[in-house]
Amino acid sequence: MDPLKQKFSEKATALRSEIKAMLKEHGDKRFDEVTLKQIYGGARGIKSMVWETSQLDALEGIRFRGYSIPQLREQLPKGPDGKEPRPEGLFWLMLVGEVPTDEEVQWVTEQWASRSEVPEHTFKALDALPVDTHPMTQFTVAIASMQSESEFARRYDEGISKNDYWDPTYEDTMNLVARLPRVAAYIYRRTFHNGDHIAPDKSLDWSGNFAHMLGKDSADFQNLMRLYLTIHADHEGGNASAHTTHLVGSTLSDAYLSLSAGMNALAGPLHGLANQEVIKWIFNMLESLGTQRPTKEQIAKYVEDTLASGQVIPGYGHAVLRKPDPRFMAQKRFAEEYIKGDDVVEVVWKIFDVVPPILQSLGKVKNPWPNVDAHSGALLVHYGLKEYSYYTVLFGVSRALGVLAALCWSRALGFPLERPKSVTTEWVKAQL
Ligand code: CMX
Repeated sequence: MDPLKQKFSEKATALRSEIKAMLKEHGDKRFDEVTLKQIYGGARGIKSMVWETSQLDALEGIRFRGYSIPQLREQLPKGPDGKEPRPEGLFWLMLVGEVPTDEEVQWVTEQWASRSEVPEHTFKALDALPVDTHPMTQFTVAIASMQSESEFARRYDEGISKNDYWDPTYEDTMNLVARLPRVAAYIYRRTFHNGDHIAPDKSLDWSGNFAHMLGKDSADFQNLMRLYLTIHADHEGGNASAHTTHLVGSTLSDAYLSLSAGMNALAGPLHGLANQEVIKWIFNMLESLGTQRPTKEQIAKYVEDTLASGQVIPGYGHAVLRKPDPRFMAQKRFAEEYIKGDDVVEVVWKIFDVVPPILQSLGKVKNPWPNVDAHSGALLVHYGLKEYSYYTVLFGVSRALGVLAALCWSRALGFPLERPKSVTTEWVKAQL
């Protein structure tokens, strides 16, 4: 058995019996109460799911297996120039709860390179779509099309034991993650570069090869991809893309079907599509103001106009966070180090000064601070990746790492079909 799979199997077996014992002894202990506001308010804050790979604190932000983003940047094995963390290491950490060594991360890189062959019919399925199909739609079609290769589906069909579900889920996860950069780069090149595709370079790490296939070979862009694909990977289980993957997976749909469903949730403008909306909003603002360097007063007026027209300010607010998102701050740190003085980045930082007090003054926005999506577009634009309808695909390639590691855990821990209770307003009224 491969070393990661072996480690995962040991850890999962131990935790599964621990949970069984805990449930036997404390199964009826109460952890939450549900208010009417939560029933009508998108189930905010209700504790009803287990997600081992990461946990979100409203003030501190995300921790992956207890490690904050700055700690990950310090402790995870890095790319060849030793600057930014390799997402392969984060995947290892999320799956088995240990920071991997350089050798272990190199092993993941090589495994993924060896599993990265994309079936020919996936390229054909993509080529059958109109070229202006939104890149996120292409992405979910491509992921679903690879389901024909699911180990889980094949073994379920053969009559696999419940106790072994985790094994083909792990195999599907490794194969799927390995293939995503190739699929995502294919979508980019077919949509924006006349189908002029770039062959993979398997000597590079997962992010470096992805950057290469996008057509961006600079060391700095490779570093941006390493950071980007690390920080977008997971945000505990309740966010829409994670929760959707989890819910669909709970029906024993395999990793391909579960991830493609999760990616459809990521494609919504209140979730992952916000990264395209942010840069679109900034470009529209610059065009309407007729300058690349707007003043804070000009930005404030544009923000007020956006709000007055009944739209949200993209990249601001969050369902859980109540402070600036550490993923925003990590990208700001990257920009300060690599591309200080860039015009669009300067605009993003001015918006960071201007928007929070305006949102706060509305009196209803619970979090006036920027989220992850407020910064990412400006970095990509700097390196020439200006086609913003593509941005959510980059988010999706990263998000796959967290939601699929979590899917492996859900199958290993024997989690059941998810089925919360719904009620009608008539029922609610009868209780009041
Ligand atoms: N601009 C304007 N109004 C906002 C706002 C923003 N950025 N954020 C929240 N509000 C409004 C809400 O629309 C809501 O208004 P109504 O009561 O009139 O419907 C009110 O403030 C209360 O909302 P909330 O409890 O603070 O926020 P929610 O938990 O309901 O929603 C989120 C969270 C992210 C959907 C919301 O802040 C938003 O729409 N932000 C802009 C889109 C965005 O950046 N999404 C990306 C999030 C990160 C990600 O998933 O990638």
